[in-house]
Amino acid sequence: MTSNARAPNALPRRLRHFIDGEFVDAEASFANVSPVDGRELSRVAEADAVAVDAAIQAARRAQQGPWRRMRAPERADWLQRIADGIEARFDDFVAAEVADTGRPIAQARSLDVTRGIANFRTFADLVRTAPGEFFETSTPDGDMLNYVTRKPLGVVGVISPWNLPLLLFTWKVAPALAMGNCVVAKPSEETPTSATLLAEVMRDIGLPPGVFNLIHGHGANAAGEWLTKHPGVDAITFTGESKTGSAIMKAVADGVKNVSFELGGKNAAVVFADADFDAAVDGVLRSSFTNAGQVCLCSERVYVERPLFERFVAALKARTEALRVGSPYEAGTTTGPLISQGHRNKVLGYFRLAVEEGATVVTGGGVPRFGNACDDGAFVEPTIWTDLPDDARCVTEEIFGPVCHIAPFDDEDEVVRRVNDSAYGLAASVWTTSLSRAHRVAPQIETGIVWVNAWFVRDLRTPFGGAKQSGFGREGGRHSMDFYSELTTVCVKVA
Ligand code: NAD
Ligand code: 6OD
Repeated sequence: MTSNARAPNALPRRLRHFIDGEFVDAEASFANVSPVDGRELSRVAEADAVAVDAAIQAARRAQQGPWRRMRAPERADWLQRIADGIEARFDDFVAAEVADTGRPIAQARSLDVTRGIANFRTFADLVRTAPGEFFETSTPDGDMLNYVTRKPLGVVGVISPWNLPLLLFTWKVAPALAMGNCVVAKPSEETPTSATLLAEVMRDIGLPPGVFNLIHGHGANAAGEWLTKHPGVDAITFTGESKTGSAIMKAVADGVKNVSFELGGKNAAVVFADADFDAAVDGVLRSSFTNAGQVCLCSERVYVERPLFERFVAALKARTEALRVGSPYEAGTTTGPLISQGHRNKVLGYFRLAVEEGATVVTGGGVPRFGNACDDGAFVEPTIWTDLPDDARCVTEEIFGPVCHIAPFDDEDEVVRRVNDSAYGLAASVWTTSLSRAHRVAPQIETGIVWVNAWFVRDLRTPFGGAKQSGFGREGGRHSMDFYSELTTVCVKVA
């Protein structure tokens, strides 16, 4: 594999907090390191407890001001201005996502930044057009008109991961603002740049100070944890690992705060013998290896009906070996690095474990060599295993890398049982040309979303979230509106 590492120079070299409408530096800082070649991209302010408190106090003050009382159409206008602001700096946001994560430029353009914009536009439209709830009741006490009002929760703490930085950050910031909340947001320490550019957009469009605040820093015993425990925060919305979700749940318990959790997964793809073979191979290639397997929706378990099994494994192997792993700055790259050396060590640990657990390594399983600066990056080879038992750790635990295990199955009930035999319940995809099978199987799968002959297609108005250890609650469309607002029923005697 060949690759030339080259990173842009135009991005900010110092990333600061954004508190009360101003960029604020800190004494302590940490390095933002490129996963492509290990070089330092920037230094990032590390929030101490004083900075976290200042951001929360700024949000509380703003929450008492006009933002809270602003009518939905006016807030929707602000969201559209934010979307316009991202659009005006589209290439800067693409450069930020590519630099921080090493993902292919085409992906950053078509998915990450495009979805960042869409998140603001979607929730602007939703709050502008949201229907109300009205009920007329006749009672012995008279005639009543009941209606429901929505109020903001107050100050919402947003904590997001590194795998789709802008997409997942804006997926929570946009509805929180749309419902009239003020926000204190902490992006992942691994990917701080696009959130900083978003703060620049907020400043440049003149968003009222304190409505959106950004703090940088780490999670446990640092900015993330202090945000969750602060009494000035009314709700926490979090995307990340299940074990972090569990820690946050304990941290918010004393304050009885609202939480919304989008957590890990061990997602399955099921290929029935009646599937469109080429579409299924193409779909599983994407669902297993997009973003180097670092999408919470990626399929790490693939079940193929036995008559197709050998042919499917051979076809997926050929397509996987044709992926071009390397620097995003080189034309033709399809697959970038993992996010960090630390994460690569975890994934390589699973590569070793799979062999110990008895896997046949169909392809991959190692580290590519480039003969250039990418050798200091966090790359691994896209990997396929077969022959592991269902209870192997590599088949049950989330790995979050470019890897899948393929197993044969013999009938529909059996595969549904095996898919559901998981601690997780985020997503699944089913490949079949049978309409009745699709409708029979999909509702039986214990996940928040099931795709049929598709993967990662999202209408932002639909509920999104996970079952079991994959999450708590749903966001998307009116489900986000429900999470980010408090409902009050008003009952008026009219006669
Ligand atoms: P992570 O849980 O390590 O970190 C996520 C965020 O939480 C970071 O900002 C981190 O600083 C912060 N954090 C860590 N410990 C904390 C604590 N004790 N208190 C408060 N904040 C804390 O997750 P990650 O490694 O950044 O992301 C990968 C994980 O996210 C994978 O498990 C993946 O499946 C999951 N994920 C889930 C979804 C979903 O929609 N269900 C989407 C994307 C990623
Ligand atoms: O599509 C979304 O809104 C969403 N939250 C996707 C999550 C992807 C996980 O990596």
